[in-house]
Amino acid sequence: MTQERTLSIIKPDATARNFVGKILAHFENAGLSIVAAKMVTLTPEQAGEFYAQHKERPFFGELVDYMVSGRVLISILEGNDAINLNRTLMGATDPKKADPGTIRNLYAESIAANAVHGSDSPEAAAREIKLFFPELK
Ligand code: 3AN
Repeated sequence: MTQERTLSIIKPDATARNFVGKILAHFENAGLSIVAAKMVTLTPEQAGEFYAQHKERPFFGELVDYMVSGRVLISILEGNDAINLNRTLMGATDPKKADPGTIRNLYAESIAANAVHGSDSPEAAAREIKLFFPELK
């Protein structure tokens, strides 16, 4: 397995309910290292650019409104097979369908407020890391 980096976002529903520490523990316990992190409130422009591929979907406006509704913890996770491993730790998009013990099963409220984001491909990881951590080489 190759050493990879992926972008993680702990979303406003999870930061509001003080689940940041618990969620980060899932990553670290699985062998992922947090190599960069920042707590921010996104602007509508940043959230819209981040979710640009969903622009045509009916829930886009709701998604952007939600992502700017509170603080988010944006981090870069590094480790073996980090992209897939993070997706496995997160669980399915819809928390009702997320496997027991996954982050979304334990901490997500709904399909819209689903606690975490994780890059879904190497291309997405590269784009998202550059978007939020342009200073990193
Ligand atoms: P994932 O985050 O698991 O990769 P995507 O890429 O299908 O899922 O969706 C991106 C984000 O859009 C989700 N994390 C969720 O916040 C939101 N979303 C997805 N489907 C819906 C839906 N049916 N209604 C509202 N929000 C949704």
